[in-house]
Amino acid sequence: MKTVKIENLIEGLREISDADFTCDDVYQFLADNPVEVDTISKYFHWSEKFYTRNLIYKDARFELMALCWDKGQVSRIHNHADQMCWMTVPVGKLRGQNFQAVETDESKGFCMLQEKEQFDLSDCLAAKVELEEPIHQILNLPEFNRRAVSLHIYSKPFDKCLSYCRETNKFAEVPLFYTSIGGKLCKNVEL
Ligand code: CSS
Ligand code: FE2
Repeated sequence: MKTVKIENLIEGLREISDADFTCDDVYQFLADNPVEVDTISKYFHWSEKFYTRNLIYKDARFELMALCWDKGQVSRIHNHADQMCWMTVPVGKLRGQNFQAVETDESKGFCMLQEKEQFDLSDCLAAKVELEEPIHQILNLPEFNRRAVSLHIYSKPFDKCLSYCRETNKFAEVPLFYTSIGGKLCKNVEL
């Protein structure tokens, strides 16, 4: 498998015109350009508490980050604030679980979810979060038995999203934080 350095991946993304910066074209670009893990390892940070969000590059159009998932760590059930999203998994393996909102009452913060399809990602396979079905959860299942790293591209960048609770059928906006920026831990972050 021919791999590319992260600098070249970023350069390639920057060169895509606004008109071509679409779900399909960026997906194809990511699928065609698996990243060389050595060139992203300086962004890796691990926490026992939660998966970490490590910003590699950001401009007005997109942000690129490496998320580090210790064994058994899972994301919240969430959406992507109506933004386009792509991900690949260069290290380990992750399970994706999509959900559909079957009943929503925004005024009460109520949303009942139904499980939809699952997908597994590994070996730099690329995936896109479909805007029509944007609610999902990412899981590094204990049975995968290893750490995982995923690369995420969001366009436009977003720093809050909706988070859903299956026990209470409630949803709410939550802020998103970076663990590190450019490889350096952010202030106030305790791993
Ligand atoms: N969207 C989550 C990761 S799971 S796709 C996040 O940005 O933290
Ligand atoms: Fe997500």
